[in-house]
Amino acid sequence: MPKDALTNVDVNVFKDSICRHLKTSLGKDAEHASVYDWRMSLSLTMRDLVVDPWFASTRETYDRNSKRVYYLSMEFLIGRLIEDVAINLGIEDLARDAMEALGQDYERVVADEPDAALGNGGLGRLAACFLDSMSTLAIPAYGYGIRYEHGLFEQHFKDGEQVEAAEGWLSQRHAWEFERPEVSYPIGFGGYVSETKGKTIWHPDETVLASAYDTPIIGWKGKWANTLRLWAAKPQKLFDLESFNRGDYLAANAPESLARTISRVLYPDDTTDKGKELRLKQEYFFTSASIQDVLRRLISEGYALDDLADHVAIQLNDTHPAIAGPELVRLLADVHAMPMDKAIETARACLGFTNHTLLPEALERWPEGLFARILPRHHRIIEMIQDTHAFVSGSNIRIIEDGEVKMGELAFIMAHCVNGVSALHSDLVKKTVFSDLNKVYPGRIINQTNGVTPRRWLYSCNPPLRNLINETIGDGWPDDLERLTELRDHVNDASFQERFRAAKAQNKQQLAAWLKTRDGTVIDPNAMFDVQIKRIHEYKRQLLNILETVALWNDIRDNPHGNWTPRVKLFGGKAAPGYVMAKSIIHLINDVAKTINTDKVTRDYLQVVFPENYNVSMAEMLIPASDLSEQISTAGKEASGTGNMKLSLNGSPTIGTLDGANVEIREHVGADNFFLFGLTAEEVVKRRKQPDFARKAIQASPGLTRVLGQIADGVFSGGDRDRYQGLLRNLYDHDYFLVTCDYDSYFDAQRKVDTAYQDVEGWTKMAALNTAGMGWFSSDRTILGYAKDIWNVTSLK
Ligand code: 26Q
Repeated sequence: MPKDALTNVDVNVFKDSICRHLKTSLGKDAEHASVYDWRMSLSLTMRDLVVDPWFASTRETYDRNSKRVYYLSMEFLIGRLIEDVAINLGIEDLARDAMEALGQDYERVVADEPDAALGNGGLGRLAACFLDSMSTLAIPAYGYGIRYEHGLFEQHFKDGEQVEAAEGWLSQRHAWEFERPEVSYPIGFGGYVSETKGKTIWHPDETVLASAYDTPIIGWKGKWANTLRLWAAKPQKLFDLESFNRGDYLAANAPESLARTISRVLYPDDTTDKGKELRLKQEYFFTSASIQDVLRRLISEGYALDDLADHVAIQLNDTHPAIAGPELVRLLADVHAMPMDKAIETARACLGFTNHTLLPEALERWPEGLFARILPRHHRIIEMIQDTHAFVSGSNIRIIEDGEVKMGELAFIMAHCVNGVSALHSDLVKKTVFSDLNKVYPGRIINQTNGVTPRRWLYSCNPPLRNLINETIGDGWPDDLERLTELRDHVNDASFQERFRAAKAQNKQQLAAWLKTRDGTVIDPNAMFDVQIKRIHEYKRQLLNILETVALWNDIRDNPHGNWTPRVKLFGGKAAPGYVMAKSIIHLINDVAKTINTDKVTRDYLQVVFPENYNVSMAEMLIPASDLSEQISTAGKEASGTGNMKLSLNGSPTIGTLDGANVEIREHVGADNFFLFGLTAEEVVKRRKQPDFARKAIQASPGLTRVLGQIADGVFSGGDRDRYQGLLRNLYDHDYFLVTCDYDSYFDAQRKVDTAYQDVEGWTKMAALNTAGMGWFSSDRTILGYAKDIWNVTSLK
């Protein structure tokens, strides 16, 4: 297909194709077709259009001997794909028209698609944005991950408390994937290692198969498509016939259910490494399959393994695939007979490692006994890597120490380049977690500030603003986002401002209507929409937000006829199922909402809304409708944040601390267009050393003292004085995240927001300057940075 013929698909041809799929792929006639049937037929029709550019991209990569990027990630938080594919192919109107002509409600069909929620939050969504950018930039790349049967759990609230339910996106057919039964690799676990005639052989005592499923990822304007290859675990032997014939049906199915366990569920814990054996098996399972696949492709193309790094760049998305180092060494040395030292050097030349967190509890460490039992050969290879590292560098930093295998140290030592995800974070990576290794390997740590794809996070999710931007500066910005700076020339223009406001108003009305239908919640679109959406975590400080909400409620009640700025506080996010404190914070937010929302005195000024089950699709509704972006983490704790970028890009100024990418966002949008508060990362460290810092901060703040007293008295818990005892005690006695110390500063910044919002023109200008200043935060810029500084690959665009 000629490259831009995509946009010329005829609506009747498209319609016919949908009908043909309905008949021949779904086996339904139009009379009896359900929304699901229509959605599948539409998706399959769109998928058909992706196949030619996909083949052409593979061919071009091969013909030009291009180096390929392999992005290894435990998580890909994709969301829905119909709209994404439609906008990338430029067939949005066509798809809508065709469905309407077939008597189908297009929006309903689009909304029927379950989110592919194969991730927890930021790290997984970043991987999805990177896939989009690598395809848009025509960088030959594969994403490698796990085809989890169950994505991230569904969140429900029962009496204000989070309860989890299994997610089931694969209970229906997945429209976008191609099953590749012919592509499978054996993955071993356990057993022992033998040494005969200088040859080392690992004899696993358990083997499962990794079986490939490919999803094409189409880039902007349909010019290039890469592959997301997800592995499903299958048994080597499908079925134990002997047990079956004995009538032992349970035992007959045992091999199948044992193997499948490995790709059954996504770990929902982004806080603590619970040291679960299954998690280690998952990590090795998908990493080994991916590395085997990389080597097979290279060998089949006739390249020598000595030159691996000329053809292959492997990026590790955090330490979760860090076993890639030893696995690559194992395959090169044990299977392909490369000398050990050379195997280690070759592997390192291919590998890059991205660090996403400084939180000590999130750094992966495995008990050595468990590790050696499941991966005996890798255990020994890691010891050799450690010895080589000690010998070459003279350093005594160890990968295995105090009975633990430290995956951070392993990933660092086995990568030629290590990167953080924002300027501040990369600096802290050098100064804290990896300060010793940074001295041994100076220059290895670099920064690549995160970005987000403007196709999904502006063009697709925000049609009113997209149209305004197109009309103002032309339509060249989605793959050249810095062009948004051209909007700066228009921010003082009254008619532009008017239309900017109208776009925001439209999004807010749409969100209000959606909440009404979904939950029966009624919110006022004229109020300020104040949005905090992210995983629930102590360091992200949803608690600070809800404490300030209560204080504001108090102030309004004390002076009901004051000049208040009406606000709706919107929260969204899930807590890890085992994270007691995070769950308590959810409970408190819901309790406060219940009390405040029924208060007739304050109802017109303040509302708290926390819709259940925040996910990518909900983010696509909330972000365009937001007026204020809450990025209020304890300085030094949020590696980057990416929601902060999406919100600012969509014309929602930030109230935030100097943390993660907030620092760079503020520089780009201008300090006047950012509501700054709170301690800096350095001050945080100092403050923690002061005796009784929390009690002193509480004592110094009458507003906070009052709020904490109300919570303790059971004002929000129906008189139950015990419910939040743990939470309060933690604040008074530890307050590791300095909620109390930043409270007054946050409260004051919020009052500045109130005042600024009442200045309609001033606020519009500020919001527009946020959009105009965010061009640098496109994930295209991030990926070009990785391509140049880490991967040494070029765009084939
Ligand atoms: C580890 C061991 C066992 C089970 C789970 C985990 C685990 C899972 C997920 C540990 C960490 C994560 C996810 C981390 C994450 O999402 N980090 C975020 O990454 C974003 C992209 O770089 C940043 O913007 C965020 O600041 C960072 O918090």
